[in-house]
Amino acid sequence: TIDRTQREYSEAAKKALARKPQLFINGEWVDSSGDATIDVEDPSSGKVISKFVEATDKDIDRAVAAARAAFDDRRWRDMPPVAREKIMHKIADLIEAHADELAELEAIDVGKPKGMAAVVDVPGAAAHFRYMAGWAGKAGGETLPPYSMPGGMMFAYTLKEPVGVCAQIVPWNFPLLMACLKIAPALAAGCTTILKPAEQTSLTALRLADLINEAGVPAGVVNIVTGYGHTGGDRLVKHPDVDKVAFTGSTEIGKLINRNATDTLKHVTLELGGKSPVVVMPDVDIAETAPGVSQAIFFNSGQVCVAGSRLYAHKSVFDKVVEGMAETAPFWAPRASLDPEGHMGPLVSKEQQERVLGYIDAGKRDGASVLMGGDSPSSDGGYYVNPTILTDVNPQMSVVREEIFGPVVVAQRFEDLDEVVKDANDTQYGLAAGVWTKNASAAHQIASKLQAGTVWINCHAMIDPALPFGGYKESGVGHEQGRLGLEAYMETKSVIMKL
Ligand code: TXE
Repeated sequence: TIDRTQREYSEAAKKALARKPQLFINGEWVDSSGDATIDVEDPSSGKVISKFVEATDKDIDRAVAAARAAFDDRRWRDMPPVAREKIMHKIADLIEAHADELAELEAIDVGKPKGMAAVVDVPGAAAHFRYMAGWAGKAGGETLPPYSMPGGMMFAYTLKEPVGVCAQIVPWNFPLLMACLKIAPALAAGCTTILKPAEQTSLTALRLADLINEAGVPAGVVNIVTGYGHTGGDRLVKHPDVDKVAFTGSTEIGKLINRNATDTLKHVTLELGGKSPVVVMPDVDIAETAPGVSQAIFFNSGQVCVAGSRLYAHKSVFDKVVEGMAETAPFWAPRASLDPEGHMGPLVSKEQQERVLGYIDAGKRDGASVLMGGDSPSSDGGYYVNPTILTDVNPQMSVVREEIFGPVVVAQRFEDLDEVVKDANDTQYGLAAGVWTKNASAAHQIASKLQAGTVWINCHAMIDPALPFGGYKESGVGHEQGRLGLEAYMETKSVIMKL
């Protein structure tokens, strides 16, 4: 049996946990106008370990006013791109310099293994700043010959301009990475922003505010406010002085935000949920594929928007693939987030734990068989769920249709390619998909037929700042990352002069 007692926190982490609950507005740490706070829980133990501000409407208005003033006086957008680029690299340098502390805070707050945060979340966060820093001076417009006018009569060109004040709302599964993925393109484009981290996980966003300040970002350009979605988040989305909303979270809230942003016709980008299919072809090497498709679902306890949660294995390899996955159970056995031997931690909250166990129970009631896991291991109050494989499922079951957002995969057999493509696409979502095969033609054929914003071949969840990331169908609107991700923070202006 595994001892799931949480380890002792480092001095740096204790200091971060002991900080006074404040908001980062206009380049300063300020008190809230109210006195409500939200508790921070360590999901490995269920213990309350700190608290942060629940922003009031007045706090939100103050943050928006700071971002508005910083945008309108052009203190950031008119800075030479070389200077903005340098500051953005400095933020990345500071993230790297504080890598150990940030990885620990993320582990304590989200429940993910510290070792995982150290190799995925923290370097990824820095990489977004470095990649976008390079765009700071490179996204220009074009000169264009008018089409319906005689040559030499008009001189016309386009300008790329920052969209304005952004409200950026992020979830709890990758708090630091998501914050950086949002803030970096906004800064590269010349925008100003108000970021609201999730109410479950605000520790690293608050630490990031310190680093952004230290790097020399001018006051008011980045503001970080903590609080709930239905209060602070909602006020940001509806605020008349906000020009763009960038949201990552559930499809349900994404739809609500889209509606709420409509009154003021804000630009909106949405990165929402998924129920990503993973297709395993008959020719695969089981020894490589079984751990790969296990990682696709169990990484970050399955709390990943692109988690490979629907496995479709060809009937000739199905048994071997699921047996191979079951053999990875000891590797994924949940442990406290600061246990150096851990590869999977608890879920983020009691609410998520109950939600995931509720789905497993519904699957069992509907007739699914539990091949592995299906329950919670013993612990000292943490929110653990064992890695779970469900078989004997059918497309009507909620475990097959809905995003569980936990370490639960539904495994199904298929016989022919057309059938599996049809089943894989039979979902409201379209975020990502995976194909495992040695047959390159088949891989590209399937990739072209899957309705998903990203398709991985012989790998999963490989996300890179240079590659556009966005959802088909109800998985999102617009793109993040890459040039498209930058342009989501820009307006295009046509300038036409009669000669
Ligand atoms: O998400 P919410 P929750 C899915 C996943 C999970 C489920 C519920 O299936 O089980 O969503 O998670 C803010 N106006 N994903 O409830 O509510 C909120 O404060 C403005 C998938 O935590 O979408 C938080 O900062 N903001 C997803 C953020 O939205 C609002 C990652 C996300 O919270 C708001 C997370 C409002 N009215 C959950 N209501 C992914 N795509 O990776 C909430 N928020």
